[in-house]
Amino acid sequence: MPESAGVGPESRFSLDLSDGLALQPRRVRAAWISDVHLGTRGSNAGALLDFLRENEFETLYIVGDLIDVWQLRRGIYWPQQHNDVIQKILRKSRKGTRIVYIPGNHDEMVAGFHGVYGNISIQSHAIHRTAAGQRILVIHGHELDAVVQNVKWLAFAGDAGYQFLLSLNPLINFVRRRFGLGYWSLSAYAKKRVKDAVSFIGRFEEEMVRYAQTFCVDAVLCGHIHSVCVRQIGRLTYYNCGDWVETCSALVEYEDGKIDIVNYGPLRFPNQPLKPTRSLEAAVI
Ligand SMILES: [Mn+2]
Repeated sequence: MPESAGVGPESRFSLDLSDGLALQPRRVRAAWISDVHLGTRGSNAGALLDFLRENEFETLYIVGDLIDVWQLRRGIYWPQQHNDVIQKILRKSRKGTRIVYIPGNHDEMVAGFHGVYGNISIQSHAIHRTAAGQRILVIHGHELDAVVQNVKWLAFAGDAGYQFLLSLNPLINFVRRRFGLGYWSLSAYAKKRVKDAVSFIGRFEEEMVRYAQTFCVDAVLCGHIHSVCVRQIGRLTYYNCGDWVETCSALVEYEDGKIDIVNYGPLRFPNQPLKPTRSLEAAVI
């Protein structure tokens, strides 16, 4: 059955698998998702459910902020789809997917439960080795909030102002659709417009790489700043698996060790401001 995503489900391309065309899910070696922010209206749980249905993982890394407890403290918002995400993840673990849950700052209380629970492991960070032999430090990223000074922007990103901007998105895009224009993300635009935010992202990426160097790894993979990215910074590759609030993006590793960005969001539209799904040669070193 087609699901009803919170934000403009009719604006997304999706495969209808309900008419007997049982497509095999794509099998990938590993996948990374972060910043789903379940419990907020901005969470695109429907898009994430598509991703979870269309892919099978040997290992699924949940790189923090799966549930937004900060927001839930202000008021409970928990539609069925948010349950479906949890159930889908638990079902995958029962069927053999190894789940590695690395708590972030919005779900920091989960960090009180570090340990192994069947196929699910809760830990502060992980070292992943790709099929190509690349060693990747996997970490949420809030560990650097104290180092990267521009915490004002971060507070904003996790706070009411950001939620407000996100809430305007469906309205703006309704009007744009009426005029035959593609999807446009107000909050992504605002983030990109603010010079501080841009320099913040750059500094965050560089500090993250510096932090990772102490782990003797080839790469670092994080979330936290809602800015999907793969780029080489000096000797290390910097990966950010994005979020499921705006970009609806994840990273996947194929059997050959190659790592790709995948997009499941409305930004798949033609005039998308972000880079489309593509192969990333930099990932294989
Ligand atoms: Mn975070």
